[in-house]
Amino acid sequence: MTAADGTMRHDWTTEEIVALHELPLLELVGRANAVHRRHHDPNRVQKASLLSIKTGGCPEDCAYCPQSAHHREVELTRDRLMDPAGVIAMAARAKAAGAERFCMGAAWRQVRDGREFDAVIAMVEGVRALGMEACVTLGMLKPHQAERLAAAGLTAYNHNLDTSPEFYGRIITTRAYQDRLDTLAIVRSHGIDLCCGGIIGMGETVRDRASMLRVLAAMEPHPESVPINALVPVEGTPLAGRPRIDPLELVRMVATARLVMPASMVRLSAGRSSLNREAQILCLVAGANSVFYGDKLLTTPNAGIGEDAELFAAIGRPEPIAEQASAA
Ligand code: SAM
Ligand code: DTB
Ligand code: SF4
Repeated sequence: MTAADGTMRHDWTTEEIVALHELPLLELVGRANAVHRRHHDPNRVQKASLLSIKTGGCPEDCAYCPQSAHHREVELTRDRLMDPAGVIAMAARAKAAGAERFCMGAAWRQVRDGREFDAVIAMVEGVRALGMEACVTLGMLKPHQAERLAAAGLTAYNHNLDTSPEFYGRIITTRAYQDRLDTLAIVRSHGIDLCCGGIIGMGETVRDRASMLRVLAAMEPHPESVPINALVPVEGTPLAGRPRIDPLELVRMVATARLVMPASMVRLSAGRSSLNREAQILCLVAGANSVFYGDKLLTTPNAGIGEDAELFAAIGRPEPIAEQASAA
């Protein structure tokens, strides 16, 4: 079976996914848009806001990451874990600016029980009490910790595969691909949604990109949320010299992700600041239905609020359309 018609499949082969990715661009975007419209409201783009609740000094050696303690040349101010009240106040501000989801990231290898994890639990409860979706990314996780996060009302846990199993060892040596898969299984088994995707532009091949999508699409159910990041090359990291990817590669990756995971939220994540408005809109047509909103990602600049206002003004808001429909 090779059809990418929007039916749910978990048995995609890497070859099939490469073939989709290499379709003529207009055919690929057209097919992805058709699948997108079958499963989602094409006018709705979810705004998620990101906050680094604990910055830098991470013991892992992820080659792309400015927060790794291995990359001593990076200019970054380390920060201890923020206090819950400050985080919840920022979530409230993000909500007032239009964000529906609040994502909190900590530069940890893994969660450790104790005062700091208690504080994260309080943050999750506080964000949920605002009526927002709450997502955290805290590194590896044990079952009893996932249980506490679920009880606090956590919507989703972000833990990325980052790349293909074949390319992974070139990017990270301090933990294995299997460690990631184990954490993802623990999150799932506690009823927390999975937010799991990766990065393009690190020197991987199209086959690596397809191979990562194959691993994601093999999950049953598919991850509810799939962030697609374009590498933000940061001075002082081993990948600092990598050129920014051609925006059309991001369009192809988004479209292919949409075709193999029809119902998932596909999030146009890091790297958006190097895309012009039209390239971003092409990604939204190709099946992306969420963006990170706000001036900053975790440690690097995001597309600015001003530029995003222009983007959202250009695509129009879904609310007036719904009002018109109900008034008719
Ligand atoms: N320490 C936790 C972990 O790795 O699971 C959470 C934080 S980590 C910064 C979250 C994700 O951000 C990474 O998995 C990676 O996909 C993405 N990321 C980090 N640095 C990036 C960069 N320079 N460009 C693009 N994506 C990046
Ligand atoms: C994800 O896939 N992308 C976000 C979120 N999950 C946590 C993080 C992007 C980080 C980009 C580099 C930085 O700002 O430090
Ligand atoms: Fe640490 Fe996460 Fe950065 Fe890797 S990606 S160095 S685990 S903060």
